[in-house]
Amino acid sequence: MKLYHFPHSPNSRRVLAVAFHLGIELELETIALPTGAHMQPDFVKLNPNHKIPTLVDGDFVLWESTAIMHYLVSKKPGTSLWSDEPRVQADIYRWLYWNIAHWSPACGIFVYEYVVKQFRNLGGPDPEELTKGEELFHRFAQVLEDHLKRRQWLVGDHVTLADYATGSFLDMAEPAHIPVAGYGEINRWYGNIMNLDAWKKSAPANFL
Ligand SMILES: N[C@@H](CCC(=O)N[C@@H](CS)C(=O)NCC(=O)O)C(=O)O
Repeated sequence: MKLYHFPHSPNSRRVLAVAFHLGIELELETIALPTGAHMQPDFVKLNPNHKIPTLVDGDFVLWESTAIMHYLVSKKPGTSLWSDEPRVQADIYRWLYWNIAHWSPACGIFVYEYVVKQFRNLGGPDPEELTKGEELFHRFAQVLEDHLKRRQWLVGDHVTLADYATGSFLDMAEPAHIPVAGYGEINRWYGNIMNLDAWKKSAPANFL
């Protein structure tokens, strides 16, 4: 299976970490976002959204990081990243959808304003966007912070897809100025993720 990715992309990294966790070897091809490689016609044919990550498995092309994580899990039945228990599945889905709907978009505002715009020479951060980002971020960070009290992981007592998906944006906290510093439980939990071998192996070779 081949994964088109960009090492600094949080959406890519969650997929890569899950592949390492599951012991699935992926052929990696870097799509250099700063040079616009994601806009090349051959890549857009694979993913009309021109976004990474994108997975190719034979004649099957799959985009959306959460769908790709599920596809990888389907290759390793019985993995502890997922569950056969309907309520545990629902709980993992809850955090995966929450991440897509609320958490990643809130973090994404900071990544776009402080990192992507710099890559693309689009000028400095827009204060209105930052205000919107702060509002959204703090609203949802408090939900995560409260949930994590007395918990090591989002669901149950071990790491699941929910942690890899939700944690991945925090890798960008420093360069993107994501205002997570005051959230002790979130930082403790992200420390657990950072200690995982799969997370370490998925790290980009250089810092931004
Ligand atoms: N919902 C998508 C988001 C993917 C995404 O936004 N990827 C970014 C990099 S982190 C990208 O490729 N941006 C290029 C663009 O939007 O043109 C997923 O989870 O895979």
